[in-house]
Amino acid sequence: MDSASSIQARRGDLARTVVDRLYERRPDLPDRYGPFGREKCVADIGYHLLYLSEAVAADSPALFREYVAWVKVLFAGLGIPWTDLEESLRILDDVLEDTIGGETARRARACIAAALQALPGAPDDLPPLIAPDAPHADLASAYLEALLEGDRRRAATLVVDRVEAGLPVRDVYLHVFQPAMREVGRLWQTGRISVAHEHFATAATQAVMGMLYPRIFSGHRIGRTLVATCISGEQHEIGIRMVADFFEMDGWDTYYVGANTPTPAILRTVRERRADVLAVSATITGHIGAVADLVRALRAEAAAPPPYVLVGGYPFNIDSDLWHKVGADAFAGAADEAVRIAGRLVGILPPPAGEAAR
Ligand code: B12
Repeated sequence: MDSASSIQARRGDLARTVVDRLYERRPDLPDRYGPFGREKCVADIGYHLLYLSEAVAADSPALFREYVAWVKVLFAGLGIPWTDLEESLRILDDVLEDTIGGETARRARACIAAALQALPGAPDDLPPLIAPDAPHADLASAYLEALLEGDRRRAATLVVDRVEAGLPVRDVYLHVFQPAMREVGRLWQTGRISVAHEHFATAATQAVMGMLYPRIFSGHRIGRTLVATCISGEQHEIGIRMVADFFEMDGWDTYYVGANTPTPAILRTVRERRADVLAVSATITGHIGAVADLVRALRAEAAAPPPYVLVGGYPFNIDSDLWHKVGADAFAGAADEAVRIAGRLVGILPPPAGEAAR
C-alpha cells in the first residue's frame, strides 16, 4: 500500500486547478459564496484529494464513496447544494486525467466514478444515532441532553447513579457513551451544534470515564499486555481508550498512550512493555497510510517477535478489508469484540469454528 501517492504530493496545485476551472464555468459562484468562498473551496477540494489519495493507496472506492456521501450531508447543513459537489468532482476527474495520468489516475477515477454514481441517491440528512429501542437508550438520551445543555455534573450523576444501581461499566461504554458521542458527531455534521459542543461533550465524557476507573482497575490478571494508541495525527481518542479499558476489565495489563502518538514512540513503547498486542486506532481516513507505515516499521524491527497488531476506528468500519491492506493481524468494530479477537490471536481463546489461528 503506497500512501505517498502522486495525488497527495500535488494536492495544493490540483485543488487550485479544479477551483480555477469551476469558477470559470460558474460566474454565479463569487456572488453566492462571497470573497472567502474561493479559498474555502480550494481547502475543500484539498480535503477531497486527501481522502481520495488514501482510497487510491488502499485501492478502496468504498472509502471515497462514503467520504463523498458524508460531504453531501455536511454541505446540506451549510446550505451548499450537492450539485456543486458533483460538478467539482467531475472537474477533478478531468484534471486528474490531464495532469496525473497512468495507473494512479485510473484508480482515482474509479473511486470518483463510484462516488458520483452513489451521490444523487445518498441522503442529505442522517437519522438520529440513538435508536429509541436500543439498550439503555433512555440513559444515552438523557446523558446527551445534559451534555448539550452544558451540564456536566448532571451527565456524570446520571451515569454514576445507574452504575451504582448495578449497570455494568461495559454497558455504559457501549450503550451510553458510544452512541451519545456518535450522535454528537451527527449533530455537528448536520450543522445543529458547534465544534465547542463537540469539545465539551468529549471532555465531559472523558471525565466521567475517569470516575468509573475504580471499577475498571480491579480483579484478576491474565499475564498479557496490550499497548493501545492512536496513530500519529489522530485526535479521536475515546474509542481506543474504551478498547484499552475493556482489555483492562478482562485482566490484561494495558498501557494506553492516547491521541496523536508519533510512530517512533509507539515502537519504543511496544518494546519496553513487551506487548503481546498493539491496538492502533485511526478515525480520519487520511491517517490510514500512517497505520500501514507503522505496521511495516514494527515488522522490520529485528529484535523480539513483534506483537499482534489489531486495528480499528471509523474507516475500518467502512471497508471491512482495510485491516488486511494495512498489514494488521485483525480488526474489530467495537471494544467488546476487540477483546475476543485479541484473545484468539494470543491463543487464550479458541478460534471460531472452522478457522485456524495465525
Ligand atoms: C469527539 C470528536 C472529535 C474530537 C476528538 C477529541 C478527542 N480527544 O477524542 C475533536 C473535536 C478533536 C474532533 C476533531 C475532528 N473531527 Co471528530 N468527531 C468526534 C466524534 C463526535 C466522537 C468520537 C467518539 O468519541 N466516538 C465514540 C467512540 C466510542 O466510537 P469510535 O471512535 O467509533 O470507537 C469504537 C469503534 O470504532 C472501535 N475502535 C475505535 N478505535 C479502535 C482501535 C482498535 C484497535 C479496535 C480493535 C477498535 C477500535 O471501538 C470503539 C469502542 O467500541 C465523532 C463522531 C463519531 N461518529 O464517532 C466525530 C468524527 C469522527 N469527527 C469527524 C471530523 C470530520 C473531525 C475533524 C476533521 C473536523 C472537526 N470535527 O473538527 C477533526 C479531525 C481531528 C484529527 N486530526 O483527528 C467526522 C469524521 C468523518 C469522516 N468522514 O472522516 C466525525 C465522524 C463526525 C461526523 N459525523 O462528521 N472530533
